[in-house]
Amino acid sequence: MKVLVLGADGYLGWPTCMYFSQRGHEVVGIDNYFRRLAAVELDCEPLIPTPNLLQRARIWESVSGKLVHVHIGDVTDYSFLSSVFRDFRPDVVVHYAEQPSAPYSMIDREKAAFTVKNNLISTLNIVYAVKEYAPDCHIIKLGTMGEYGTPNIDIEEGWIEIEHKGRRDRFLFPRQASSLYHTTKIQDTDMLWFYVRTWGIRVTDLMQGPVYGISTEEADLDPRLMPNFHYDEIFGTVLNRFIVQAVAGYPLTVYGKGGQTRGYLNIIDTLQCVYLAAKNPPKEGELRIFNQITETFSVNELAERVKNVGAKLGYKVSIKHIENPRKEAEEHYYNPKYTGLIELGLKPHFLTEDVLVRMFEVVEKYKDNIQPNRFFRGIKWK
Ligand code: USQ
Repeated sequence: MKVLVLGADGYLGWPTCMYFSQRGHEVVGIDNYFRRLAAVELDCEPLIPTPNLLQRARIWESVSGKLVHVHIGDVTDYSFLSSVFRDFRPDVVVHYAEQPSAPYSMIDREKAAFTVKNNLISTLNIVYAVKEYAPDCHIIKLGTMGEYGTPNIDIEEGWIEIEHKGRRDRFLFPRQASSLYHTTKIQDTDMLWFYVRTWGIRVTDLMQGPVYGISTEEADLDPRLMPNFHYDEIFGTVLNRFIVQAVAGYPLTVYGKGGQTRGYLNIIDTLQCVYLAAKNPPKEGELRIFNQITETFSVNELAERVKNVGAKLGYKVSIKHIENPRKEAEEHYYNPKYTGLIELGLKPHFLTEDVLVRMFEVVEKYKDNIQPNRFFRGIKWK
């Protein structure tokens, strides 16, 4: 397959480039370094310094003998994006080129506006580039479980049949996000659904939960190929943050009551899911939606697991409930369906003690880089 990865420098983007490349596919990656630059601007760089994308591609070539072609540019710039599509004519485009942080989108009006513009225009440009230069190209869009919010009914996989006054129809499952970032993902889904109906493009929308992990088969070949591992409040996801907090002897920052329940998955499974989606494209004119999670936990359960494993490894881990900076339900019903990717062949890697031990071991190696002031700055929703 000819695979175009947008957001190729990101936590998921770079591992995705290597994953496809390792399996013999032709990969082109694009990134505008938004997250790298924002991390410098906001003083929240990742735990492990990562070479830039051009350097990573060179290291990957020397380690694997395989090429990943990279371009530094902005997906919201249509002339740039369309020139890449025109030259490469991909079979699959993996769209990660979005501002991915809920707290970032809530900092101020400028960052909210940037999130809206970046996320929606990037999606729009991809749709146009596909129509113009690669009409059979399969768009794999990274959505989020956060689009559904935490409704008091079971969450279906993307779609719901509704009977109303004796008539039935099938609709996108109701969406109600709890940050502006998550809201732009809802808008992306709506936009893609419109173009699927109107232009007959083929799209897979992956409703992913928070990802954790630091090891992938390819990244383990050379430490310079590791994913960007953020532990700060803005770009770090909760479990990755808890491990770093535990190693640093900083109390685990459980927001509010800690009953917030989400679907989680290991970064290795993100790679599997995207690969399975690419190998099994939807029909022309189909918007296929999968819930991309492998198990659900409350924040309290995650904190307890980190505390127990940390204690076995000799760390003194404490848990602190702090006032929740976000506006979200802290105790709620949560029962999402997530069987579609399993049916496609996903073999989940669950959050076992071994997985947590391995994360502790890697973070321990980089312990001297931890800057505790990055753990909490209190970006408030209100
Ligand atoms: N939380 C804590 N303490 C922390 C950090 C987070 O209690 O120190 C809580 C949050 O309040 C939330 C839950 O843990 O209830 C998950 O937070 P998160 O920061 O790990 O994840 P979130 O902001 O929801 O966003 C992440 C990714 C985003 C992706 C989303 C999937 O950054 O790109 O879309 O996970 S989901 O959460 O399913 O919407």
